[in-house]
Amino acid sequence: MIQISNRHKKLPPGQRLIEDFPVLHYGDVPEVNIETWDFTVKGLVRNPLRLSFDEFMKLPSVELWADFHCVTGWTKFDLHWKGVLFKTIAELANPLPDARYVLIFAENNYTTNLPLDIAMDNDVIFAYEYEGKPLTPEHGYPLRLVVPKRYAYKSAKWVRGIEFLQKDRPGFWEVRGYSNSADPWKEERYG
Ligand SMILES: Nc1nc2c(c(=O)[nH]1)N[C@H]1C(S)=C(S)[C@@H](COP(=O)(O)O)O[C@H]1N2
Ligand SMILES: [Mo]
Repeated sequence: MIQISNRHKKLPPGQRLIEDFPVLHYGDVPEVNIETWDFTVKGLVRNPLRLSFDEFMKLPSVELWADFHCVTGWTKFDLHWKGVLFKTIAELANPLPDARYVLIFAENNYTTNLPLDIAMDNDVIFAYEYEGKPLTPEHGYPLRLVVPKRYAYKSAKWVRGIEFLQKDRPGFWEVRGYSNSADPWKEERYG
């Protein structure tokens, strides 16, 4: 098992430390049927994918420890996740040379976007466990993205797939005034 640590235990500018794990999202917690659930990889790839949850769980997994920063001002230190590196899925899908951005899509039309080189970092994972247990519905069951180096609106819950793109396509909060780059250390809160 590969273990990845990205726990700085430092507060980015303007953040306050909290101990509990708040639940924050737009809309309702989706009901998920794990039998029909799938994970789709499309767009500028040589090998588009459609994985069942069983198939997803068979991919090589990693454990990640990382801090979590919400743009509204709270930070939680040292969350422990288990899942699959974004990079592992990208390698299976084999992006075309033109692919420079990705759009992550989730239930209820939630989306978020990242430059491909950021998504390929060794700490970006699709997580299915938190603190040794399957994700709870409100924290993203069955699968969520975790992007430790960005404000948490990039860490989409209830993810269903990835689209590889040539041009950047801003996601749900990014088109609603939040920063496209979302680096907490540079306090990039608003676009
Ligand atoms: N699908 C979806 N994912 C989402 C959101 C959302 O509204 N919908 N909100 C984001 C925001 S702003 C934050 S702070 C984190 C919160 O994750 P948590 O509820 O597990 O603490 O989820 C992110 N992922
Ligand atoms: Mo957030």
